[in-house]
Parts: sequence; structure tokens; C-alpha cells
Amino acid sequence: MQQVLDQVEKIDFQSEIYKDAYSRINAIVIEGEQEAHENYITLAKLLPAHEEELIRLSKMESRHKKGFEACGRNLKVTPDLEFAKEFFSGLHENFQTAAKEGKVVTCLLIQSLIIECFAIAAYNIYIPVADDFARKITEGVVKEEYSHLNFGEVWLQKNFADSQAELEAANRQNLPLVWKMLNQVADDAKVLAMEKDALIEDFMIQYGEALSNIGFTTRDIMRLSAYGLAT
Ligand code: Y39
Ligand code: FE
Ligand code: FE
Ligand code: FE
Repeated sequence: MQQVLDQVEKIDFQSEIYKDAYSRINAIVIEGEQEAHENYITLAKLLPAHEEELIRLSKMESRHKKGFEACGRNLKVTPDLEFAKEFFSGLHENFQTAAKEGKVVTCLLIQSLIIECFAIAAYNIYIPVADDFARKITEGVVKEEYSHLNFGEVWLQKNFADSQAELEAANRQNLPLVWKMLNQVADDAKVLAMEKDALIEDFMIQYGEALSNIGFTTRDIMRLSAYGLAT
């Protein structure tokens, strides 16, 4: 902790290098929250029994987006939204395709497990090195992301027997994209004092825990959660 405190003292939130990196990371988060908003609306249509709850989650995502837009404005940074759209394009397309085919398990794996775990890891690592304004916003947001992850866990746990094969395939298709995205953002994250190793570690912990809650064995979790990491 002392190390983190020393580090934060040295961060110049107004330096050009910090603001340049922030223009991409902030955009990723804004675009991610926007897509999460849309994804939960789509999920509400796919799971009418959970419509009310999923619409509630989609509204939370809109509020998250507004919060992170304020973080950018506070630092006088213009988010590079074009970069962010491209950053999410792989997961976005896979979600859209799955939704069209009515593959709710794949949609839940992409949004409620993979994207939520990615968000939780990123926000947890960001909070101790954020500026005061962004830290308060992010602390509020991350609490809600756990509830989004929980929705996916609970549904998939209840439907585990029927979902297992589709989950394996969806993991295989989408987890390599996450490692690619992490690599793409690693240099910018480092400027914000967020270490790639820490992001990977936190993601693995969240995702592994989620897979365990759903019903996978330790052996399955090892195989599934490292898929595509070394390539
Ligand atoms: O469910 C959600 O709210 C997740 C979409 C929001 C954003 C996830 C993006 C996090 C990646 C940031 C990478 C920074 C190192
Ligand atoms: Fe969110
Ligand atoms: Fe979320
Ligand atoms: Fe989220």
C-alpha cells in the first residue's frame, strides 16, 4: 500500500502523456458502458422472465457511462471514441451474432462474465491510482459491476447442465479476444500506473471464481481461463 501511495504522489494527471493515454482508456470505458447498456437491453429481450431486472442493469450501465464522461471532462480530456469502438469490435460482433441466433448462454458469457470481469479487474486496479474525482466515481461503479456479474453467475449456475457445451465454445471464441485487448491497452494502462500483470491476475481471479460458482471443476477452470493467454 505504501508503494501505491508513493506512486500516486508522482502521477501528474495534467501532463500531456497522462492525458493522451487517458483519452484512449477513458474512451474504452465510456464505449464499454454504452455497449453494456445495449447488451442488457438485448438480454432483456432474450430472457423475458428477467426483463425487469435486466432493464435495471442496463440503466445502471448508462449511469456508469455518464460518470466516466465526467471523469474525462474533469481532466479536460477528449475521449477517442473511434479507437474505443474498434477496440470492442470483436466482442461486439460476437455478441450481436449470438443474439441473432438466440444463443443466450453465449451472450451471457460475453457480457455478464467476460466483460464484467474485465471491468471489475480494470476498476479495482485503477481505484488506488486514480485522481480523487475519478476514484469516487469508480468506487461507486465497481460495486454495481459485481451485481451484473452475479446475474450471469446465478442464471448460468441454474442452467449449468444445458449450458456447459455452449459455454466452452463461447469461452474458446471470446477469451483470446480479451488477451488481445489487454495487450492493446497495456502501454496506455501503464501510463495510468496500472500494471498489465496486475490486470491479468485480477481478471483471472474474478473469472475463475465466476466459473467455479457456475459449477465448473478446478480442472475445467484452469483449462478455460487460460485459453488463448499464451498465443
Ligand atoms: O459492464 C460494464 O460496465 C463493462 C463494460 C464496462 C467497461 C469495461 C471496460 C474495461 C476495460 C478497461 C481496460 C483498461 C486497462
Ligand atoms: Fe458498468
Ligand atoms: Fe456492468
Ligand atoms: Fe459494467
